[in-house]
Amino acid sequence: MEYQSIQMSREGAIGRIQLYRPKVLNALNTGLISELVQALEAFDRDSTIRCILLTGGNRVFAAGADIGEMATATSAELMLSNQFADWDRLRRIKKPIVAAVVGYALGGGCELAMACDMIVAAENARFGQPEIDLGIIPGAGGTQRLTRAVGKARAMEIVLTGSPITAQEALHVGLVNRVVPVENVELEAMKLCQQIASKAPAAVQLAKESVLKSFDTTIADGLDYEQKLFYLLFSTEDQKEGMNAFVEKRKPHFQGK
Ligand code: CO8
Repeated sequence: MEYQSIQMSREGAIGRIQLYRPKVLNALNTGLISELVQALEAFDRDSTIRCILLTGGNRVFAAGADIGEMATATSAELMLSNQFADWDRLRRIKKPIVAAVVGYALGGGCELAMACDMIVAAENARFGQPEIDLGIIPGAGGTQRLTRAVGKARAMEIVLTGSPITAQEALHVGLVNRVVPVENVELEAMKLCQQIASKAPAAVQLAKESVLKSFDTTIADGLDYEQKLFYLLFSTEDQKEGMNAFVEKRKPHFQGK
């Protein structure tokens, strides 16, 4: 499939997607989001892919939703075009997604990074929700995922002032996993992907599902859910392989079965 606004490639078991609208700092128009979701779903269906890396390249992650596209929209047009349907598909991706963020991750760009499972940030990364300066609020999870990630006080400040935070602050408040020099971001994100890709795929997917479940359930229901997924993994060959390898003092060789 030919894409206009993203680039898709693979390195072994890692699927790589790069946002690619360099002239507008990877502004997320509906075409880009639609292509991104199609690419993610293709990797999700591909049994040889075990982890996905999402990058904006070595200058910027994404400066938000495409303001030009939204500027003259009416409430009815936005509602009836149901543009968040693609964003909803994004959160159904089962394989882990690691975002490699260089430069700005603003508005929808920050929301996209937060919709990923982990974030490796460059020292120059800036995370922010500047929608308030446009007379709107975040619409793709900024008030929800950010608050869960960094707590009410910080989220309120970021959303109400529109001021971005630095990569170091993002690390301090738990929004990102690690901060590395710009030139190492993709390498470090790739290493993280490779580490995950070496694990048993079913365990990885259910681990992701179970962690995400904790965001929208009570602790009691979440614990029940986790137990069911735990039982389920004992029907996989990879569970036998993992435990046999431990007993036999060798490295496990997971086959995704
Ligand atoms: N949309 C459209 N074009 C953009 C965007 C954007 N979000 N950001 C930058 N561009 C364009 C600029 O217009 C400019 O184009 P041109 O060269 O034709 O003038 C080009 O990219 C380069 O940008 P700048 O010259 O402004 O670059 P600077 O380095 O001076 O500044 C900034 C970089 C600070 C990132 C600045 O571009 C900026 O403030 N951008 C807008 C950031 C913003 O407000 N983002 C939030 C958008 S709203 C949003 O994301 C809502 C999400 C809702 C969910 C999604 C629903 C689909």
